[in-house]
Amino acid sequence: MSDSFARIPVDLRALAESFLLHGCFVDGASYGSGHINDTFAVRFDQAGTPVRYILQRVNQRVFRDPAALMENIQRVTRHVAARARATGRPDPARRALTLVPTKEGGAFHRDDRGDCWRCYLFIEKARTLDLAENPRQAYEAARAFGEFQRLLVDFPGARLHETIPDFHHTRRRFETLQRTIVANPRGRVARVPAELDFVLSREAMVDGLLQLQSCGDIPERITHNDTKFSNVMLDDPTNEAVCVIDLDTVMPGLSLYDFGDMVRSATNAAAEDEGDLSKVAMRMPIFEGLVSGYLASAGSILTPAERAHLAFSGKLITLEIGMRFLTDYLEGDVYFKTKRSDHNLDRCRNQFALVRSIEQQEPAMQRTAERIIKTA
Ligand code: ADP
Ligand code: GN1
Ligand code: MG
Repeated sequence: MSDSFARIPVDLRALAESFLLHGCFVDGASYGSGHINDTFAVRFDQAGTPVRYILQRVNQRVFRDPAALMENIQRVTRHVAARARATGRPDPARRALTLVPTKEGGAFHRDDRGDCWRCYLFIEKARTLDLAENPRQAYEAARAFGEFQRLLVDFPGARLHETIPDFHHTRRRFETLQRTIVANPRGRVARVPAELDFVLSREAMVDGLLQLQSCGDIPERITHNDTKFSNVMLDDPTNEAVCVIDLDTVMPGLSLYDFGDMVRSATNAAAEDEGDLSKVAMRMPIFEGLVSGYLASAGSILTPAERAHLAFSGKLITLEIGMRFLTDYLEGDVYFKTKRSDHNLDRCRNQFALVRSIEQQEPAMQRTAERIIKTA
């Protein structure tokens, strides 16, 4: 692996031994394009039938309490799977991630280096995409993330653990950036005057959703919190969104964090790390697809204030993620995986270009959202 956190090679065969898997191990390889965990696909032969599984090493620099995180995932996946079965959805086994237990019956395995591993059934005949290709895909992704929120409205039992405290607290993210600028740990601050200007001049925006929450207009819900387009699996033959994945950050949050991150990740005409900023643009037809899909599934649970801030949430979350890339660049690339020097800076510039594009189109986005809300 060429990413910045590549470590000593993993013995996937030995690791797979820890889980309740049947058949013979064939091979395994690094898989996917996530920025956080280390993901591998392993193949087994089960009496002549090839079967794949996902093995994932949880990033413990990011997730400090893997046991709490895995408890969340166990509870949430069981709930979503039970709902898929109860509502008679076709193909229920592919509608939710399924954890494979360890041979001792645990939800995860700790290896002798202290790394935490989990195993999922591989969702076959479906794919994730980094870039949305058409409004139909956007509709499907948003419908799936909206359905996920709706299914968790009556989630029973104790409040979920906050796997990353203040994950989308945009004010705290802004303050962290300010502290990093002052500390300047890698001496990189002088290289980014334009980016600092960009974000510091938009400070007024960062409290937008927090204020609506504190005055009670938008409620705390159970949200996914990492609704990027590549975190939903699209069925190969039909393009239908079959399953929401990457559940590490499912915890109490705001619905608009989720919608905002869909806008950020799906409407961009360019990849998140595209360096040619002339290619970056918010694509209105994709935004329309997102609003329609989200309202189709979550419309019934949303408050008027949540409906009224769909376009704003896209701008805010894009600024927030841009800020996080910038902070990580200034800190020396310690959080997100990077594949080249200045990768985080490229991502930051890209996200800020997308904020600009959203700002230019925000009135039109707002009108579009209102039109769809009226007819939904
Ligand atoms: P990260 O937190 O690093 O983003 P993800 O959980 O999103 O990790 O997984 C990375 C990629 O692995 C996904 O984008 C997807 O392509 C693939 N993946 C994850 N879980 C499954 C699964 N159960 N079945 C098939 N592919 C999966
Ligand atoms: C990370 O795990 P992944 O790659 O789906 C990050 C998100 C960012 C995203 C930017 C736990 O998502 O918050 O929006 O990168 N996940 C975490 O691409 O920090
Ligand atoms: Mg992911």
